[in-house]
Amino acid sequence: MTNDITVLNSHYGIPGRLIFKEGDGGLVFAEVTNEFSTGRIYLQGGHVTHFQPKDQEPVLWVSDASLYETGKAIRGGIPICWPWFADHPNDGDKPAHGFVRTSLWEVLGSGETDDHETFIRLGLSDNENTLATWPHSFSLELNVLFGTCLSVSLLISNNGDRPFTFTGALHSYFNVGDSRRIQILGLEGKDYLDKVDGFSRKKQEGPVVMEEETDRIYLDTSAECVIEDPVMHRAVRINKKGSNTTVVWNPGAEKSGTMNNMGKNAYRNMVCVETANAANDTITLAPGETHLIATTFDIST
Ligand code: TA6
Repeated sequence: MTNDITVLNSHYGIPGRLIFKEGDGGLVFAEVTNEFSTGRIYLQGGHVTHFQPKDQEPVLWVSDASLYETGKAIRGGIPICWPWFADHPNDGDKPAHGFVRTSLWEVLGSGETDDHETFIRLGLSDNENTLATWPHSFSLELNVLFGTCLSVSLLISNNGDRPFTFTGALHSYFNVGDSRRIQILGLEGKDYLDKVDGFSRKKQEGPVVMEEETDRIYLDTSAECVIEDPVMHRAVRINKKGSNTTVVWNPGAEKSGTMNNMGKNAYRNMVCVETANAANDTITLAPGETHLIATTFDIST
């Protein structure tokens, strides 16, 4: 595995299309530019932080106060939470949302489709560090396609000789004009666990709107969600596969102000609508089995 941008550019760079650069904190990222959009993905975490279709505002939100440091998660974009979502089920000392969002991923490939979209493939497998935290042999393959839409897919494989069970999420942060004026469609009538009310189970009536801190795990949800944004005059359509849970999160004013890598008023310009396997949607893979979780973001005006 290399983190050397000269080596990465000679093996996987695509002149004028995909260039590896070193950013703040020495973190390496690939910058993508094509006729449809621009994008960025960090090797730490396999973390997409930018996707902007031509003539649009960025689709993803990243905090201006985010840290860019080895071993620290970036605040925004699409952190990959795995092999557990949120807190570890029985060990509070283990990192929230698992360890892959702060692990260094390897570039496996890059290229252009026949339609001139740009893709990059990253991988992560068990190693000494991961085995110390989670004693299973696995591999992850992340495929990200930058075109008019952004497509992200994560293939999870059990390479060991016994089953393992996991939860996780493509924890996407969206850039919105005003979180207090958006509506999220697609979750109407669904049951959810309300984390800000002791995980009590409730039913969603109508579209989701946010007036205060919102942290909900929507159960049995596999259909499209749409963020309707009257301020940006656009809708973000979120489709997914391999996920039966949708998490909606906005920290609200008070919490936003106490999170040092978020920003006091950040909650007004972001919302997380996450493609997840969480709560009753845990996944068990027998040796040799795989699970694919994927999402696509598309803008309509
Ligand atoms: O997905 C929602 C959530 O689990 C929230 O409970 C919230 O705290 C958030 O993720 C961010 O977690 P983080 O570990 O990145 O601070």
